[in-house]
Amino acid sequence: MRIRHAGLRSRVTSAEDAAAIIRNGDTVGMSGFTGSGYPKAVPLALADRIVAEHGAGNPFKVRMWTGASTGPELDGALAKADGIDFRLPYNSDPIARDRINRGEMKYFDMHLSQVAPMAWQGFLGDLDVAVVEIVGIREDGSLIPSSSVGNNKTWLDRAKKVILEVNGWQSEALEGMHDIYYGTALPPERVPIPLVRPDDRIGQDTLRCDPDKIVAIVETDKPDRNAPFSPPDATASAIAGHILEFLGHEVRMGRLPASLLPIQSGVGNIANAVLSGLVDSPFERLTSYTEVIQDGMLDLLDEGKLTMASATAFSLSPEAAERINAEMHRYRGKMILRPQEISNHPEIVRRLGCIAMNGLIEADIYGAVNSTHVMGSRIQNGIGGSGDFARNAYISIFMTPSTAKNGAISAIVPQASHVDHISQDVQVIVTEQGLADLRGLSPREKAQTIIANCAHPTYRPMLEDYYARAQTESFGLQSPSILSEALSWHDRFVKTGTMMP
Ligand code: 0RQ
Repeated sequence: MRIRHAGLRSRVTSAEDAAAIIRNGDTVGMSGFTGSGYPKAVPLALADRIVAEHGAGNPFKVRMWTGASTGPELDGALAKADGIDFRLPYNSDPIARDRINRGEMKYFDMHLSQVAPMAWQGFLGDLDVAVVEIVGIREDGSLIPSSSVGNNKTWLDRAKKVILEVNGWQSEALEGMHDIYYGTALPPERVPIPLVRPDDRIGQDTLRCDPDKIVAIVETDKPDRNAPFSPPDATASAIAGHILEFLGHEVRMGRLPASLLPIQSGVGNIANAVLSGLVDSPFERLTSYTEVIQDGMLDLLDEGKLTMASATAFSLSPEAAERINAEMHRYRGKMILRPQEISNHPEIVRRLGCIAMNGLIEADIYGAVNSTHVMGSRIQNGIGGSGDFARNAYISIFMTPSTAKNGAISAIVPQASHVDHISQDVQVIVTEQGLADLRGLSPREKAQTIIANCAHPTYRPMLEDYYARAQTESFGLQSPSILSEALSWHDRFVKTGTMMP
């Protein structure tokens, strides 16, 4: 039995009745992080209700806070119903993305580690309702977390009303593998977080929730819907190869231990390719202190290469999700899921010395990185945890194919059209062409290295030409630039569909 608290069993109701508790204009805190642990029934019922209200000519929208991206039954359904007035933080749903880029939905993109603290600081306003997926409820009323923790601890604490979804699809063997730390406090009472190794447990294995706030419980039996990964292509494999060679070099130079340092790996196929590459690497006894546990990490755990993985969520292909669900008892001793304010905490990332590896949209020749905006104005996803890790990492690596959209776009540009990571937070840039180690370089040295090692051969001569002319035309020579031309490649793409002249 999943609901072991006798008093709470009477609160079980339908998704429709639970959704009816949410009012127009409410701020709703939803569980969910990168396609796992998000509520799957109440948001769909809410979307139906919103469509009906709109059909009757009534306004109905909610303000929505999540952990990070969720699934089509949540972001997709509510965005399709035009039911989201405002949303934070990371989003990767295509329907929501379109609404944001058409100016129909407000989106506050923020560092994932800062969501919970900002909610506590009162900077984001009140939270009316929390809708949180869980695995079950213990006899004492404590909640067994699901396949992501995200901001659930904060939503349950801060919300005036709580709706729970108990998902029978999630493995019961998840019980006991989470570490929920309740020691965070606001300044001036804040104290150091006592986590010094990736596998330290510093909290409890359940979420607390005042039973009097629980207004509805909905039982579901639906899988997390994660995106499938494609097997590494030549580009992803080449990028992974450059990174593994670089890490090996750092070990030989005595700048990294042979077991490396805790690995953080971002979302997407390239990140997964790097993890796959580690399976055949000489590195042993690896650890991971990261945001999401991906397919590649399961392989590393299976091979014994990775001794443990700490994260806030699973981000697995449907096949890997089924595999881990069936064998959770085998994996759970080697994995810990924590609140995202802890998995991404700058203090811990700095202390552990994480090796951060994240994707990018574009980088400029001086090493500034754009992770979020296409052509300076259209959001792709959001900054996610990349800023939490990049600034505080032991080594901060950004990786990307050297071109996008079949070569019409160069990922290396004269000037980034939007900056998420300033050059001081970017130590290494890697494309399939090669790797630029920017540590300790001046801007002009960085430019030469990035153009020579990372740019695609089609765009390299154009960058060399721009950089050479900037030496004579620039106002100053610390970071030479031609202001009237720096964003002309983007302008050309918007007007003609390609950055090529
Ligand atoms: O678009 O899907 O329409 O083809 O961006 O690009 O090459 O598939 O790469 O999946 O690794 O995503 C930065 C978006 C890269 C991701 C980003 C288009 C490209 C494609 C995806 P299509 P790829 P990836 C911790 C880390 C921020 C959050 C983060 C991201 C789509 O890594 O969201 O780092 N990062 N979190 O065509 C126009 C360019 C482009 C471009 C790529 N220069 N111009 N379009 N694309 N480069 C984990 C979390 O925080 C959860």
